[in-house]
Amino acid sequence: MKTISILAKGTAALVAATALTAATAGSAHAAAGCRLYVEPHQINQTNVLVENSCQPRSATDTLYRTTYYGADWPDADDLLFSRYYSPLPLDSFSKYFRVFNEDTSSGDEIYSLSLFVTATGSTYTLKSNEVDGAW
Ligand SMILES: [Ca+2]
Ligand SMILES: [Ca+2]
Repeated sequence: MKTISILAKGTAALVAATALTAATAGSAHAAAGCRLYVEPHQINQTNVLVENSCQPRSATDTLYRTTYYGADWPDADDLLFSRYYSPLPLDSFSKYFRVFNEDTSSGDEIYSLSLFVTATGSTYTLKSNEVDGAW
């Protein structure tokens, strides 16, 4: 029965991969927004890999600044740091994991605000999802 179990796992992985591909293909026409990922760094154990991937309102809009926050309630959210002038609507970097420890006695809730500049010079901000972790 081990073979069947392996086959079942392989099929499940294939179904998941197909679903992911379909979701990615569909996102080309998705509404404007940002998706934030914070993952463990595989080589440098004291760092995390951060990727904030945005779909601007228009392809000609440029990402000027991405600011990272720790969500708090009922007090105001913590401003952690900002990064500037990404050439793509994507902010991807490695960072010391403790900078995301915005709640020292409990879990941490990280999100980003990305400021875009349009071709005419106006600006708008896109908020990401919230990533929960224990940094
Ligand atoms: Ca918090
Ligand atoms: Ca914490």
